[in-house]
Amino acid sequence: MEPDLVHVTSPRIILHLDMDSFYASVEMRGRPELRGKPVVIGADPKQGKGRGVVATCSYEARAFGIRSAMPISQAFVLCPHAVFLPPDFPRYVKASSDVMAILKAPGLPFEQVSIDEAFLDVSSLGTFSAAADLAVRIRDTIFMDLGLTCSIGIAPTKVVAKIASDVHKPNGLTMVEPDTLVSFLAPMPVRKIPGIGKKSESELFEMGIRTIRDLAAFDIQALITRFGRSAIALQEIAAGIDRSEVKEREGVKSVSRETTFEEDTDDEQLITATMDALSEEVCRNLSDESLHCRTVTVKVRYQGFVTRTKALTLPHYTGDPTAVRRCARSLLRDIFDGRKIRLLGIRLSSFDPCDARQMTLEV
Ligand code: TTP
Ligand code: CA
Repeated sequence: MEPDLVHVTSPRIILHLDMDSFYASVEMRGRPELRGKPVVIGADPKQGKGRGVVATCSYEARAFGIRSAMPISQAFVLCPHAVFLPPDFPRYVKASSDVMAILKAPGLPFEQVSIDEAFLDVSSLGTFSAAADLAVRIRDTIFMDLGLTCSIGIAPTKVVAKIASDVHKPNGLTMVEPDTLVSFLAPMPVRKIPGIGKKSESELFEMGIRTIRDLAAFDIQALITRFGRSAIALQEIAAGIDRSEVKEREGVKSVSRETTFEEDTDDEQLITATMDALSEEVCRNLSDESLHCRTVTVKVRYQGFVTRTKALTLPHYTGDPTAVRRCARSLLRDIFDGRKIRLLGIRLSSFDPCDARQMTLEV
């Protein structure tokens, strides 16, 4: 029994789909020689001397402790015999739009939230069992047509559907019906709640809050004192209450590229040339997607991981690489203070309403 949690039943049925080891799976399909092997997608490991990070890796590579965003040099130490592959973004974007087309086919409210995940509001199907049938059909179609696996969560709210899709990865289907919602959430670590990162997790730990049950039962005033008004929504989520809707936004929020230098550098010529190359690449992504943007953001990470960003919003939408390059150079001049740079990045956003999908591309 969970006496301290509020029981909420909702007529809504939300489905969340997340592709399994997405970039790695796209690389591995049609290449039987890679099947069953640890495959790592990311920067070149250069025998352990490489810089940059892991984008993702196959589940076989995860068994060695390799994870997304880990330095590629560390991944190489953990599993030197893994197959290391550079990212091929156009392939992932194409695979993503193939997956999303399958999800959109039933004509239900649809919201893409990243390159490999989306929500469907399947409430109109009426029952959880009908929703599960649809989930199985979607999963089978994605596998048969695209050779990729995914994991699906079905629940009365978006947050719980998202948590559920992660529970039985890979190739999992997890259904949380209203009467099991609270007992499903209660024993989970607070970190499972989307948006609770390392920092909030450790702050909650300090207050003695480890599980979602602890969070749901905690004195709300004390939570507000520590986290501000957002604590109210947080505690509601812990109690299974989440009114957020599946928003039918078609569209990309941003397109970005970033790169880590082989060695930290203050060589202005190299820095400018690199920013030009990133601008060009990101404009290519923009044109592949037939998009036009208004906002250009430049990111500089200095030695020691101090990161600065600066954005400029243009008066008109543009897809013109020269305009983007000029804008990026000018932003770079504004934030470059002569210190050695570790990483440079560019992001294009504020798209014309003809957007297609969100992409965050990183190397
Ligand atoms: P995720 O869905 O976080 O991861 P995944 O699909 O690789 O694996 P999982 O089975 O656990 O869902 O991210 C989707 C893709 O986004 C991933 O394949 C590669 C890319 N990505 C990065 O490039 N860098 C990152 O730090 C993360 C987390 C993802
Ligand atoms: Ca995924």
